[in-house]
Amino acid sequence: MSDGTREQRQRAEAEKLATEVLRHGTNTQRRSLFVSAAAFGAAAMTLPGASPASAQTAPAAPRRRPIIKDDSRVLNIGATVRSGNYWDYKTFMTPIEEFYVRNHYPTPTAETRPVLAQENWKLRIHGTSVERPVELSYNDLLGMRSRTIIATMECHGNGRTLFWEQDGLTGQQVAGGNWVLGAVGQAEWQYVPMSEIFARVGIKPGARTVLFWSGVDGNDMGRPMPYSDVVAQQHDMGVCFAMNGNPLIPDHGAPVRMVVPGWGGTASIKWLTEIRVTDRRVWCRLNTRGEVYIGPSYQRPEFSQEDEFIGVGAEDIQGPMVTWMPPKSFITVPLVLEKSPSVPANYPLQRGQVPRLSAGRQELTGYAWAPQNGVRQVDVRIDGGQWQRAEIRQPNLGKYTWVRFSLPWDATAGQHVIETRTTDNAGTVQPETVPLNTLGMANWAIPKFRVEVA
Ligand SMILES: Nc1nc2c(c(=O)[nH]1)N[C@H]1C(S)=C(S)[C@@H](COP(=O)(O)O)O[C@H]1N2
Ligand SMILES: [Mo]
Repeated sequence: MSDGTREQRQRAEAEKLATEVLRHGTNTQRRSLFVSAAAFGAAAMTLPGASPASAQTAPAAPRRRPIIKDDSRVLNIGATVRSGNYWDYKTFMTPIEEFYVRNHYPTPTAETRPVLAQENWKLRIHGTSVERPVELSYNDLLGMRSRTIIATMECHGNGRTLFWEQDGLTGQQVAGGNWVLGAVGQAEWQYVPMSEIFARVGIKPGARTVLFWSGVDGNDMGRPMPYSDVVAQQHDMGVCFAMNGNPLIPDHGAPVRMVVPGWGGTASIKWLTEIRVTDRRVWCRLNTRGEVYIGPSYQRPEFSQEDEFIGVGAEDIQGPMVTWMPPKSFITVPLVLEKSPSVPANYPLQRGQVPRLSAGRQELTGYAWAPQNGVRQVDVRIDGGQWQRAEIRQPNLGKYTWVRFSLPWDATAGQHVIETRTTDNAGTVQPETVPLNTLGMANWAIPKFRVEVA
């Protein structure tokens, strides 16, 4: 690993202070302290002894932050996006504080958007294919039968970095944020399955599209899913109100979001307000030019005059939308960034800097996931040698969960390249390279980790 950089020390410092803040007081006090700490930014973290009273009398008009989550345990890659510190991941479940946040707009809260207060929130379920339209309140939703599922969530743009770092590709052809590899995490999601929703409202024959809509953070925020795909996953996906056993926090869609396990994160619309089921096909930003594969190897989907267009025209249809996320893997070492257009401010490595490991026997550890079919095996290769089968650690809870793996390594001094490769239960193997797509969606090529052993 990189030796104690300034950022890491600062992070450790901030974390210690935050823990101290959290240790004071009862649950409610803890909550108010946490909220005020978040609202006032890092400065509030330097007041570990502050009483709840003094927290409440602190300056009245805090600067609004586009992301509420504290930056001490995530990678700040842009105003409304935070990536995970994947090189530090240790746990099977990703703590909320470490979970990536991908927002197209600043996080809306009940304060800024009163429709998001639990007592005001409403979910409208309607459309030409719905027999009995309803409007559900938060309490109505909590009264319905729910399930929990442990599943990864990953942004389509995760791994975009690999296009920039891949030899022979001109990085300028790919646009988007530099997540490196951390726009993935695993949580337990509690949700009312779509099967329950469908049973409640009744679906007429001929339904083609289910449109999941927010419209709260931005007026183009929603995404259609083919009805047949929703039915195929109707027990596993649904209307989600809790993450890791707690009510959702604003950054993750409070009070209610969609969760579509295994599909790229965009399908899991946050701050959900509307589900519309229709017998037409629907086009909006996120399935035309927003989160789609655009490039010479991809075909523009066909459309017809009967389709519905929301805020876009037929000319906006540029490529197929991303659905299932492909098999992927990484070891818990920061990837060296040489050609990427940007390096996140609090990344543990400077541009071109190589992480250091100490020589001798050790375990290489990592994560692998393949949500469409589940992970069958993970292989690791050092300096282009033989692929070696890594040990998959328990728990392994099925196709939607990632697995942690490890491989013993007797590291010798010098520079090395470590590669990881997942094979899924359908026999699909991570490829050496993937064809270019200009938004850098779903790069699942074998990552190459350079390390320096001393
Ligand atoms: N309303 C709304 N829903 C949204 C988004 C958004 O910006 N607005 N971002 C999407 C994207 S691109 C991803 S990857 C996931 C990220 O979920 P998370 O921030 O809880 O990790 O939310 C999705 N749902
Ligand atoms: Mo995303």
